[in-house]
Amino acid sequence: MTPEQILEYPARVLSEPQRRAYFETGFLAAPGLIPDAWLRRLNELSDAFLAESRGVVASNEVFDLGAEHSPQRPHVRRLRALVDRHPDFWGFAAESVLADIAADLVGPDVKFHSSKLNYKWPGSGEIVKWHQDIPAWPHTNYSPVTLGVYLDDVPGEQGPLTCIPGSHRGPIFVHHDDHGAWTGSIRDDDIARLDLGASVDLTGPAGTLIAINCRTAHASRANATERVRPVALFVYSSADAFPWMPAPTPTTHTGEIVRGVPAALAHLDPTPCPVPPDWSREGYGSIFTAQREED
Ligand SMILES: O=C(O)CCC(=O)C(=O)O
Repeated sequence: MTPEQILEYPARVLSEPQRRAYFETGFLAAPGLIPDAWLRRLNELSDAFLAESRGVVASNEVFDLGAEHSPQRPHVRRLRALVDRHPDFWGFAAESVLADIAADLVGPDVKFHSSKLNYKWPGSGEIVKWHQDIPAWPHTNYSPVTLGVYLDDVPGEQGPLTCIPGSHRGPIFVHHDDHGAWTGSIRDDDIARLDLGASVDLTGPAGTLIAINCRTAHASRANATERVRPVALFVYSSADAFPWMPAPTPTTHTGEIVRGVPAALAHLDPTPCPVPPDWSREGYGSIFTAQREED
């Protein structure tokens, strides 16, 4: 669906100005939409998985671990395929207000794509470089949106997601190096074409909902505080958007319709998109491993 078609449907959760701001800028940050009970539950589950990670020594299908990870000082960069980690994560993705927010941004027929919980640890110096999401998981149109929930307060010094307004209407950049290897980040010469000075930090109190369109150029700085920054991320699309390459991080629920009905017609946007590696053959680590050239 196009933004114009989506906006013809009445809003369920977001205000009309919030929806219009998303389509205009390519992103949104909105506190106060996620019920406290869900926020508490997400935090309980996050704490339980961090405790479990103390007994894990190497990255596996559940945990993407930083090099400094130890039982004393867990360093989980990402909890993978979140909706497969606990039924309540899937309940949140499919049955909570989150799927209604997705409907406000992709239209009444909503397809689930993928999910993860990213942490950013104090003192780790970890940054996420400028990138767009869609080159890693191209679809037939550009409705896909990542909805995130900050599990704790995220001020500017805690490595918030930061986005470039209007970049979702600009070029879709290659995320490969000169030798064709996947880097998960925009090349320096293309970054020079972006208005980095206009970037906006998506900050907010615990429970803030963030939305980032799949074409929006975004990044995050190092966490300069003493507290970890957990953000749970869930990707949805219009039901009429179909992936045309294997998903890098599939879940058992990938492709499920969480609101409305499946599409009878695919919507094909003519804007070209670079072709990613075939993740079903090459495997995918995470954005952290790709951007740091780990295996
Ligand atoms: O966790 C972050 O700071 C950034 C995450 C992100 O942009 C991604 O996973 O695509």
